[in-house]
Amino acid sequence: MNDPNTDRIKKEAIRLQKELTGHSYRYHVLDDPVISDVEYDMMLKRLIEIEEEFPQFSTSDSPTKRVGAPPLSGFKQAVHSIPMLSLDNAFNDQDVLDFHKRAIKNLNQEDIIYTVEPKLDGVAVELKYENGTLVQATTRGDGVTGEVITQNVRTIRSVPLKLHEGKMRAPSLLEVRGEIIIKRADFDQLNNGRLEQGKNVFANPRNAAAGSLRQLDSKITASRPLDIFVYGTGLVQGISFQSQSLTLDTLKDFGFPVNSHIKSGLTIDGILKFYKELETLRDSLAYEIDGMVIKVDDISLQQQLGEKIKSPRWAIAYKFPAMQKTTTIKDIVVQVGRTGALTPVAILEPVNIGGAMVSKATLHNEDEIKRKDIRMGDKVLVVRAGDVIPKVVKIIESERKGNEVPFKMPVHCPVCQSKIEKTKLDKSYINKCVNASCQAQLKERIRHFVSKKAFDIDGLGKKSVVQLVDEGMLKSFADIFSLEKEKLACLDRMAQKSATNLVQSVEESKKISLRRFIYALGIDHTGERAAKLISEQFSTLNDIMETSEEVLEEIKGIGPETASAVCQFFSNVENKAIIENIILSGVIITNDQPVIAESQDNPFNNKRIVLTGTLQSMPRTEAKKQLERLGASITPSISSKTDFLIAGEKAGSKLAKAQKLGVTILDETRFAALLEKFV
Ligand code: D41
Repeated sequence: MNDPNTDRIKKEAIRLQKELTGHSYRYHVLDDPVISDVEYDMMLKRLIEIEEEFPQFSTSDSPTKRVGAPPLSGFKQAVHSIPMLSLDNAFNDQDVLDFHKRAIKNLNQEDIIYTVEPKLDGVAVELKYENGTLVQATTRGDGVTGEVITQNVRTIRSVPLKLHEGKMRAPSLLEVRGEIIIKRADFDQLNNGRLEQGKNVFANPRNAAAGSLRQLDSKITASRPLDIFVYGTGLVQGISFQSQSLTLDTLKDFGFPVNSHIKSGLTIDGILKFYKELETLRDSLAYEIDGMVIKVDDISLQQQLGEKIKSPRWAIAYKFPAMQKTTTIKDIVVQVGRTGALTPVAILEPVNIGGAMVSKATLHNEDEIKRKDIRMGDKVLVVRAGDVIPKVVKIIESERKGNEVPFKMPVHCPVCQSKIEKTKLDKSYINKCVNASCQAQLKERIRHFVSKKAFDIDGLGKKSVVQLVDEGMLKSFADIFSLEKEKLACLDRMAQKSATNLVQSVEESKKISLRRFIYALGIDHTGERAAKLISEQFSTLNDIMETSEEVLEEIKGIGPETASAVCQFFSNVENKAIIENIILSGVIITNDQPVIAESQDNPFNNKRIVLTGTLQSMPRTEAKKQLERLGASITPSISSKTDFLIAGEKAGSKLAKAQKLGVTILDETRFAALLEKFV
């Protein structure tokens, strides 16, 4: 049995398990990997080989267990050692003040200190660790009994299979509670993939997370981008906690992801202020939150306050306004976009969603309406997220009466009556009005042309554009630059003053940068970013007009669709004439961004660079800007893929890591010397 060869393999297995666990934690929890994905995969492959040949070395907390286990026939139930309570809701400041007053009264104490956490919109779970090892994971269920989903939870990379014992020994028992979520970007990617495979999409990240955890085959769960944040404990033995904030610190030390926007030490005033801050942050977070959870920090005070049947008296959820509401579709109309694409739009019974009145929602295209079986008269669920156009998620089937009217795509353009053509775009079809002089398209193209990120002409809003096109005063882009004050002032709703202002801002817009100009043209697949990337590689508009698809495709960040669309646009005779007329009407295109990235002695082009420490000669943001101008990408953490570390004064752990990995290190003097040639 004590074969030296087997011993050696056992040691290798243990080493690989340990190292892979560490790298996985760095990647998924700390967001700071130190090895490349390829290196990780190679180590994992080796460990899988070993464990297949020597199953006795395959421990329950081995990183190989993340890939899933044989399917189950059903989920077992488990009773929670301590019931998982729910939270009372507050909907306004007064509700929170009332909660605070009750706590003051019950505790007979004025100053209460709170910890406040973003309320993640996910699936609540409990993870049980015995002597540091994950032995069971359960859903919250009804709070008393949940379903055992251990195999599924083991596949979640940010869940430690073993507690980290760096700062503290693992207690004999630790039940940890948290919320399993899917980040917005991962959710979009997941749904796009499903759409391509003809599967139905998830309505929101929470449904996707719940659906992924409900799989009997944990291999499916392993393929889903699940994440976790933990917020508390259940039953614990061999350790005790004094406060919510110290609990969270300890959980972090044990290797759990704890949300970075949690704030401790707040008074009641601080809470109300933080609510507003969190509300403004809400749309920019990587994951969805639906409010914040306010908790009395001191655990002995929590115990004094105690709990009601279903919820504690020491915590409350202060909800944000819902971003989803149901309403009725009054009508479905068709809008003609800048490129002629027809977009069906639902006209809704107006409804307040998260503080904004919504009366329209996009239905994307005909396929989407068919897939979701959306009809006029349907009761529907509408979401509004950030500043994007609201969209219809699904119909409420139970509200169907039978008199709803299916939508038919018109065969003629609703504006110019030309025939509609179906064209393939990616994997679906779009309906297009191919009449280039369609008034609806012209209006949209002009609106884009004068918008903030393009020519930025004040006083030429949607209504004015429509009016000027309808009056025949704008037939093409060039007409904008010969608008006359006297003629404008004769129009309805246009006062002398507004006419003067408009002419003034048209005049000011005539000097424009190459990138804004390219963007303004509204070429397919050419947004702000593509316009910037292209204009950085050429000195003049003419150079771009004469270039080839191959040259464009070589630009980092420019894909084949954009390259082809740009070339097609500029080879079109009518477009050439349009551009000539714009220039003739006095527009001056500037490009003060000389081509330097490609220059021979630029050592930074296409390099991955990390900045650390304090630079004396310039702020870090400036260094970043300069490097990006030279074609470098700045990354937050060092890996074996990093080309340079630029180390200022007081460089810390990143410097050490770079040395270990053999990454080239530039001190400030050398960096400044290299940079000098290009300023
Ligand atoms: O982020 C959350 N969703 C969250 C949920 C949180 N940060 N803290 C929570 N705290 C509790 C108590 C105070 C009862 C321990 C919770 C929840 N409960 C909770 N999640 C689901 C039901 C209740």
